[in-house]
Amino acid sequence: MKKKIIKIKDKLIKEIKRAKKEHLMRKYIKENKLFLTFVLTCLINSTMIRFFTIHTLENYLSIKPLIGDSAILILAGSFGYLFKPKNRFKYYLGLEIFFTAICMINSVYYTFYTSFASLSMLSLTQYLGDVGDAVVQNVIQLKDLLYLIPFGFLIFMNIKLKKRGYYKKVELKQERKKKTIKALTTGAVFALVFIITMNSLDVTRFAKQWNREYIVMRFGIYIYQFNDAVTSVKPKINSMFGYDKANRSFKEYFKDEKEVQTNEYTNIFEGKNVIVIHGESMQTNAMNRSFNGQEVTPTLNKLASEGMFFSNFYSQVSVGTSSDAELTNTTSLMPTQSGTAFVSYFNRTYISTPKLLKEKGYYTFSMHGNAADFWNRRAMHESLGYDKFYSKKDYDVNTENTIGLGISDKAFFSQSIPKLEKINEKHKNWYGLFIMLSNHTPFSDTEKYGEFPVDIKETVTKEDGSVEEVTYPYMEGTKLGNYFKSVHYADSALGDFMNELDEKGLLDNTVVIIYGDHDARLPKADYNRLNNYDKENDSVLSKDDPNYKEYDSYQYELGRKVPFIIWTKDSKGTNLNREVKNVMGMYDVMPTIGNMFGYYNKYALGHDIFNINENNIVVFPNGNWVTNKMYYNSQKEEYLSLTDEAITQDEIEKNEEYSEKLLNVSNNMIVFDLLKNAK
Ligand code: GP9
Ligand code: MN
Repeated sequence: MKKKIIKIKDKLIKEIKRAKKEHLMRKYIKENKLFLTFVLTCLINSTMIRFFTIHTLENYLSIKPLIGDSAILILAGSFGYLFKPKNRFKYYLGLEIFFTAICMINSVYYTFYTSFASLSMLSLTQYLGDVGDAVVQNVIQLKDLLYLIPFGFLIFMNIKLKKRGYYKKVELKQERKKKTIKALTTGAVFALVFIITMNSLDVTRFAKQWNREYIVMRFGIYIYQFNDAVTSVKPKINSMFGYDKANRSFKEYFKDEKEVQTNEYTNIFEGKNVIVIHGESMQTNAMNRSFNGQEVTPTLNKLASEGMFFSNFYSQVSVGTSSDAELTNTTSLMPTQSGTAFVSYFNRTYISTPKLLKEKGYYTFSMHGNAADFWNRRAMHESLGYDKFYSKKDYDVNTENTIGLGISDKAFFSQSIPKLEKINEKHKNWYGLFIMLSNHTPFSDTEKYGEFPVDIKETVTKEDGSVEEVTYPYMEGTKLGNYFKSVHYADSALGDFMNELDEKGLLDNTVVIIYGDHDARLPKADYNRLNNYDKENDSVLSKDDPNYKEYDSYQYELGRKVPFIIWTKDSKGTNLNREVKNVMGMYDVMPTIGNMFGYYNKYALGHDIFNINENNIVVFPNGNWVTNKMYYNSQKEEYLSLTDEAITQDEIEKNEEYSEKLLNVSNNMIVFDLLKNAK
């Protein structure tokens, strides 16, 4: 009996507590209707824009942007309490207009560009024209107006509250302060939860701001726009101080008028068309490698053996990866020290290969089956001098022809051919960049790459004479193994492209230039397995094993080489058919091919490899450098000797000084737009 009474008592207490809570909740809602309406309506809008633009399950199920957007809205909304109730609505109306405008502008922008709007673009007057067109063309679209419904709800709430005398209430200063602090604390908690649940990919993508879709999907539209504003203003601030000093050191660097040197390749390609292939994540160490007698990259191997193959060629990219490779290849400049040239400094003056060829009457274009705003290419390709950029909207991309990030290389190339045929009909000479996409990390779309086993198959004759096939897993299931499958696919797409170009006669007067844009950032442990596989135990040999081959951090750095090939249909057997073993970097591409096509950029940072030969040095954005003699790690002040020749402290110091100056001048040229007034 007693027990029963206690139970009932407990129940009653619980019930009272619950009712109290409910009462408090109701009271809170009643007293904060304006604030809550503002937060909720803006949250509905930000969710709507995400759902209408990014059609992936990950996006639909994503809770993070809700937390991020809530944090921003609560923090911004909390200051409304500082105002007296009679003035409060004006504050929330102002905010609501601002946040609704962000959604509406992005909605219109997305329809036009399949990407999100950036403040930095506003500095381009041409862009303003584009947006103007976009607004005119899209203004009647119903989906852009949907964002006004939640907005209308705030107005409706205002009328209701007015009728109920909400604005006539007197709130003491102390009370208003208390409410503000309460709301601010709630906002801070949301912000904290948001920050601590960020993973490393989120952090880097957030900092780089190049993949706008990803940021909106993971962070929400308001945080995206806020981050965009900061990234857009930063380069302006960077370039505000130190112009004179930068200009002086730039003039000093280029003061000696370099004599234009000639060599056996001078002008050999004058008047020829150009196909440049940007080989996504293609690494030299995938070449001349076979699994079970099947080559990983038969196309690259064939082109390399028939044309000019630079076997010691390095990518010099920084955080701008693909875009940095494009920059360095076409301008002979290094990536910037902060931000990326493509995103932050797209509106600078560049002396580039497409521009110099245009002076020779070439039509210049670029083709890439991904969204035009990835890496801000839409704006930057114009700055680099491409007459036209064919992007996702010019291709038929569907679920069937998608691999990894987007359109498969095979679909991309085959849809590019008719475009190229039209260009070829219209223009006597042309230069085109084709940016591949499929061979992109994480190389996990293995079922779409086609059959390419990376295991070891052996036939063993047993004692009784019977023959058995044994399979050792080897690289199957590893990231590096999947990478080989992926490269094999990309290589086969390239092969198909070359065949089709040939069939259409498009290779007859054309030079094909292929480069790997950067290494594939594969785990060192996988290379260790590749080199030290113990098939009997399906494991890696121990370090004490006599057959163990060391794969240390230097091997890894040296293994990041990417292919660079110059090929023509008739190069086989000529002076173009050779392997160039001297170290070479992407910044040497423009001077080297410039000499072949007959153009010259006196502000190039690299050299014509056939003039500098074995004296070349490849500087990396982190300050490391490599010569034929050594790889130098500038941070650790350590080196790996690559020949038997003695290395002196003096040459290290000289190279260190050279690298530092080069990196500095390159950065200044971009940040302070020094080429704008240079003659
Ligand atoms: C994006 C593609 C990949 O369109 O070029 O860029 P990455 O991630 O390699 O820099
Ligand atoms: Mn890339």
